[in-house]
Amino acid sequence: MSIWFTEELHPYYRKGIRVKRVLADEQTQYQHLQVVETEFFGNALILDGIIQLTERDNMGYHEMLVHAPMLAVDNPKRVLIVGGGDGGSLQQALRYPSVEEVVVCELDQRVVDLSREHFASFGDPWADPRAKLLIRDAFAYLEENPGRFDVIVSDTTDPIGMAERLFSDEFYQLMVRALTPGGAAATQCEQPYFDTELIKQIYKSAKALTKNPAYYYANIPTYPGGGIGFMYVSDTPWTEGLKTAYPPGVNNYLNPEIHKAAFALPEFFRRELQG
Ligand code: SPD
Repeated sequence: MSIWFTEELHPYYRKGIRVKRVLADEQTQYQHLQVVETEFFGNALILDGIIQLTERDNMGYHEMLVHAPMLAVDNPKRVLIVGGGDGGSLQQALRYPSVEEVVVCELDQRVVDLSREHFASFGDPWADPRAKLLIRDAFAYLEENPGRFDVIVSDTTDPIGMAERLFSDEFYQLMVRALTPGGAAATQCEQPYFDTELIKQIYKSAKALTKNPAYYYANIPTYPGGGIGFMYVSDTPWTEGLKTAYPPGVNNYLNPEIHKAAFALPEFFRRELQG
């Protein structure tokens, strides 16, 4: 018998992956958390019915989200990850020898615990002494830490329910305020076809706050539309990142050609964003 997990994010679009078995299924204090073993994509983390990551294709998401801002900053030392309790972004940020501290501000301890148990491919980045987990609200933490971080990565769920605030103008203001001069941030920034208006609004906020924001995109087959975009937010142009050597370790998605191509926008979307 086949079991299909179907995600219906919009009333006019749904996608499915075939599941072998359910490894965890619980209601945490904040959300419905599931981990399933799939036929093709390895283990998958699902929150409130939405796929967050799979073992097979998460590298496109985590490498692009983390390295675009990291590479644009000269010897980043302090990094903040908003959300990211699964550890995928943390693993990438810790690859930089210059990094002294990565603070992960995650609301749900169960995401951390179950990801540690079921996503061994992240290599238990929490065991690294530079990793610091804070189970708390990122808004308040950003408010308390102006000018502290060289890089900030917003690794969130979709803008539904409790995560909606992390896509607001107020969040972007706090995030930019928490950067050091010359710092850079990148945020999970949804899908050009399905979320055009939201992305336009975020780009407008980012443009009011920094000199060189830019939208970029990665292919992730298990996300709606087959991919997801990110907002790069900095005074430093993203092209600076093209000049920097990659950190030690293996990339599975990012290479110099992908880095450059990711910032090229399809014409309909470029027009929407840049007028
Ligand atoms: N539409 C799903 C987007 C999920 C983005 N968050 C992924 C978290 C992985 N660390």
